[in-house]
Amino acid sequence: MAEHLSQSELDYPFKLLEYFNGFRVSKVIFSACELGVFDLLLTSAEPLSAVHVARELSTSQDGMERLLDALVGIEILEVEQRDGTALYSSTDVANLYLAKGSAKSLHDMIIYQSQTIYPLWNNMVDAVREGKNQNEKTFGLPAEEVFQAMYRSEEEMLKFMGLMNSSWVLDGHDIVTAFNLSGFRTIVDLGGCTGALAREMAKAYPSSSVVVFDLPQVVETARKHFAQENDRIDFQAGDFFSGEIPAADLFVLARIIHDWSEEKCELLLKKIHDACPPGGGVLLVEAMLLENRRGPVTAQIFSLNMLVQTEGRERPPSQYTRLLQRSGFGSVQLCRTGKSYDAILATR
Ligand code: SAM
Ligand code: ASE
Repeated sequence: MAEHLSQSELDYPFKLLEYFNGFRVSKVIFSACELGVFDLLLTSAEPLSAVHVARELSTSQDGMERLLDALVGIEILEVEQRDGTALYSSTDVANLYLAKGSAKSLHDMIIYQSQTIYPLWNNMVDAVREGKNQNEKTFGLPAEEVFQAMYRSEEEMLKFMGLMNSSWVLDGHDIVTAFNLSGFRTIVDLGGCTGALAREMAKAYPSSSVVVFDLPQVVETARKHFAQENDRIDFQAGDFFSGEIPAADLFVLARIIHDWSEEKCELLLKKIHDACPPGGGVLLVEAMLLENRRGPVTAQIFSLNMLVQTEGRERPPSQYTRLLQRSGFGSVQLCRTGKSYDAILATR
């Protein structure tokens, strides 16, 4: 039965033990991020001792020393020994992705994972038993109102928008160039949130106009906290289920389909099809499962995340194709980027 396992894995289950530790490794990075360790080390001209870091960040010396040592252990920080004192410094990766200020910062993604996703995953057993999200048990909010739970306070909305914003740091360019979209003159990013992906679109297709459509509170917060100088994108407020959607040649749905039930997805895609001119299209952006659902692990884990937090799931290509064809779209093209998110283009 277990003939595919090597004798050494049976004698000592290395991989299993490493997986068990996974959540603690995550929390080591998350905690350092929340405490400001990476920001301090970035701005410091020289390597710092644990005593120095502890003093600057108002923590215990002992706790900070253990945390810094663990960060060295997982190769996020570096250490050197000088006159019997350990001096810690950042790696290039930590400076680029973990410090707050950098252009490629994933800080906001980490904060959301640590403060919102982590508590939700604590109820994974119940989510699997019940087959539904855990917003009620975790936060006391109704399971049916997914975004009411996500936006339960202004602070939570800002954190969620920070998460959404930071994902496109890594995948944005690959997504907007997965297909040549230069033929689409007007582009609307439905549920476009902070406008991060829309800005990538506007950069890649400078002669197209790009509009971000989202709920009124989200548009207001995007304008207030995520606007950029010389923004080439516009915002429009509305509700893509209960209201009108703007006219466009290309409708972008990035991480929208995976939030909702089959029925709601079909309603939304039909509505888009009705608004879509001949030759127009819809671009879906999702972490696509393999057809047999045997990977990628990222998409399998994301699908569990959709279970604890939304009413949706991650899907394999055939399910997107079927949804699109049922909604009236003709040709469907698929592009796997090799990163977390993939693109599907369907035209009318
Ligand atoms: N497209 C963005 C991205 O991938 O970064 C954000 C994706 S986020 C998971 C879903 C977005 O849909 C949120 O910005 C949310 O506010 C928006 N949304 C949810 N329900 C909506 C509705 N009924 N009408 C318009 N936007 C909605
Ligand atoms: C959604 C995307 C996300 C709704 C809730 C979400 C993500 C986290 N929570 O549409 C981003 C991708 N998934 C993970 C696990 O980070």
